[in-house]
Amino acid sequence: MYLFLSDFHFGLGTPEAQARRRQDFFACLDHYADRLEALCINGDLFDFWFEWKRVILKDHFSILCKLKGIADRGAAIHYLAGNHDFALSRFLQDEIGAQIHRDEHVFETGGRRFYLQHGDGLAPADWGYRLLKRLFRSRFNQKLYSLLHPDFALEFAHLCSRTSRNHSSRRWDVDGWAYREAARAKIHQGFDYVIYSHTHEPLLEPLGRGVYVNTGDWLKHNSYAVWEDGVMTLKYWGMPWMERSQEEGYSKRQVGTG
Ligand SMILES: [Mn+2]
Repeated sequence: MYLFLSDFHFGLGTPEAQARRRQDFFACLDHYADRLEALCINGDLFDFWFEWKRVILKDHFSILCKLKGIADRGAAIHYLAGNHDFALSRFLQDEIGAQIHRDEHVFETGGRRFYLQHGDGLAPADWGYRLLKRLFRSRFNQKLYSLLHPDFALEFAHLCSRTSRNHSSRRWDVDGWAYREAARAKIHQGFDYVIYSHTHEPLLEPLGRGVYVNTGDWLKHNSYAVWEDGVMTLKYWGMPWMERSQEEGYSKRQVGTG
């Protein structure tokens, strides 16, 4: 089975809130560990990520160990860059065995074609953000940044992380119009499943002959998608009554509305 999740934003929130989120995440991974073929992290696992040549972020030590454990058990780990954790260098690849995808991830299994992307900058109103993205992702700027002392650099990063958050146009994101249209275009190209994230709004929607899924987030929804026995299901950790499979059709439900 394939597991798709995103937007944990570890590093964001109080230590207690993060510990709870981490517990839920680990419990979810453990639940599927025995039959997990591939873990697809669709961006923003970390609220900020950066690697110096010989330094990594110790705050995320336990999460990195968990991922290593999953890889060691034989599951593939696909890590797609989000708008918060785009500065992926070689660590996850070399030390954990994850496959890094900086833009999109396309694969085929069981005769089905999958298209994955974090989805930041998809909305037309996000032009300001797209500019910022170019700035953040420029090699020169990342090189400059790497010259800073890590403790200072991380303080600075929290500031930028907030800016990036404010610059993603929520108006369009929540509406999801741009995402649905982008997914429709991909399905038109022949994909069976299009998986986006970033909006933090979980969604499963059959579109034509394909299915669009948004993995939602773990700040509010604890949502994720599972592909098993040829069926995609949108799930909510700890809330089994919320789940919807592609066979049940359109699903956009909020926690608390039953
Ligand atoms: Mn995002």
